[in-house]
Amino acid sequence: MSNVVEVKVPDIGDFENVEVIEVLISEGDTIEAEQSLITVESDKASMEIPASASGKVKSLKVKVGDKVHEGSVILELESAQAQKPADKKEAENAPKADPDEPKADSASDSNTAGSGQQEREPAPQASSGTSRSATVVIPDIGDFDEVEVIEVLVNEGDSVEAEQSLITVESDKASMEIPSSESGTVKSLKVKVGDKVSKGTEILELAVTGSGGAKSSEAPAKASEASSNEESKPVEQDEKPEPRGEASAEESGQTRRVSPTQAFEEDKRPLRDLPHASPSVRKFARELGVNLAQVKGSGPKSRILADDVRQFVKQAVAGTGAGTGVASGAGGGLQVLAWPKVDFAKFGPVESKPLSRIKKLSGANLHRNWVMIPHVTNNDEADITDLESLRKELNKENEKSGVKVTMLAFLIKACVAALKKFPEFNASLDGDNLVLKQYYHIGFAADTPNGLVVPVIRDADQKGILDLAREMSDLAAQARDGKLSPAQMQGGTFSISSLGGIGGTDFTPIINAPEVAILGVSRSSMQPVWDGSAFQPRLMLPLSLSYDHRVIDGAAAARFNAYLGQLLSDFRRIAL
Ligand code: CAO
Repeated sequence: MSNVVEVKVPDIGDFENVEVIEVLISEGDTIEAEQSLITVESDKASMEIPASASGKVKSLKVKVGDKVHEGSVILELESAQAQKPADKKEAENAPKADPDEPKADSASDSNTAGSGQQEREPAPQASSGTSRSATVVIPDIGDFDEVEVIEVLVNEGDSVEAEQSLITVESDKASMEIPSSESGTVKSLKVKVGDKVSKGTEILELAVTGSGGAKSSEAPAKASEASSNEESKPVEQDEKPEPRGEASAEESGQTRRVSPTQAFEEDKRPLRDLPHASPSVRKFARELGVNLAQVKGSGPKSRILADDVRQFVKQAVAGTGAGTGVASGAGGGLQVLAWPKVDFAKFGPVESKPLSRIKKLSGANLHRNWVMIPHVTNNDEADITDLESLRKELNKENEKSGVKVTMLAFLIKACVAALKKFPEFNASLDGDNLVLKQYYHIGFAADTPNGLVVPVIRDADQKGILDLAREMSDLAAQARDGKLSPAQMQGGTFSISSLGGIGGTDFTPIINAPEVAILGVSRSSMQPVWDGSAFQPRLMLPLSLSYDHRVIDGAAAARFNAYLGQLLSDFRRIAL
């Protein structure tokens, strides 16, 4: 016999009007009892609501973005078994709804997420009004028994603000942060990652200082009372650290979880950019050793979905994605020391100047490319004596046109010819495939007052030297004036970085991902070159070709660079 039953949001601790952030099933799906149906989230906690029974989803009654509360109908289920009334069954089966699961209200409702959620020991020195100790304990989070500490967000000696998250606890279906009841300095930590905690477990000892101390000590221990306390006003959404994010690494056979805050401090990312994911996705990521901080979320509000984690792992395995986020116990993951913190002012006067927006953006890209692409640089020289004469001649002839031909225009033309001969240099890695492009869009690095940008000359194969010179000079001027549009910096297939106008004998240009090679050009100089019978003065141009060794073999790179040199030495070859 087939029954249709309504599956409703169970008692999740007066979790009022909380947002549905994921719907994990579709109409027509066959589901098992206990299978998660939706994820709901407040500002401090997220949890999954499981099915009360198995059956087939007849109709879905909620969608992402809906606000739900106890009793909201999630779906209609065609159940093969005779059912108890849905509500009762849910109440019996739903791990979130029963008293063993967190009452999300205690840490989720921003109106009550404040200091009143922690019970405090009476302050022994409260009468002084200046300094006292308080033990911050796990508040009543709905008889959330023996739940694991997955993150400790503060250290001994840290100053913490009231409302600042101290630890994150997580069951298999829910996670939440426990905020501090008041501000002060962490005297001693009583928990560590991996500990099991319950209501009343001591988190830390706080040295509460300042005039607020005495007042705080009088604050009621119960959430309900605290909500009326002035100091437990809801914290503005964007002031709060987002509750998500973690990195993990295997260490001596044990999983070591790294606080997302620490991870991001190293990253210099603001707390509001911490990754956002539901408990099951976080668990999934942890099982795979994926650092969620490096996964791009495709869900609403950039939430990281299970598919994003899968895609990330696929790319990492294929070697094309942000693979450094996958921890590997055998030393395969990138584990480096924290950035040294030095008080430079101790050694002399200093001035602190924020990086420009371009520097921050290009820095992040350069860093990723340097870390993720196995770079090798092949250095060679081209005899450009004749080409330089031709360039000067052309510039004399074109003096009136106002277009100045620089060596870079010839280099672009020569590179296109070399790319046609060696197509794997005009390509990108896509998983196990090499995408060979049949167009030639050449980027060139331009130095601007705000930092490095790489405008792109499209279809360079279809343009003559004068056109290239004109376009390059236009783009370089726009770059210097900060007027390049994003479209003018996209779609490049190969890049050139010329420092020839400045100096140097060679350098290692960083590949501009997802391209697979870049040519660095240094300053040409007159050199004695042996012609078989005598030394001749020749103008030699240093060429530094960095290539992605996953795609390009050393021999191919040497051939490319040598061929480029031949073309520049005898530009007539371009026509061949
Ligand atoms: N050897 C010797 N002289 C060179 C030369 C070379 N390889 N390349 C250019 N020059 C000369 C030019 O002929 C010009 O001299 P004249 O004024 O006497 O004619 C002078 O140097 C200045 O050239 P330029 O730099 O203005 O022109 P360009 O076409 O060579 O470069 C541009 C244009 C936009 C690429 C350049 O201005 C620039 O920004 N370069 C810096 C790129 C950079 O920062 N790269 C590093 C990135 S990190 O990998």
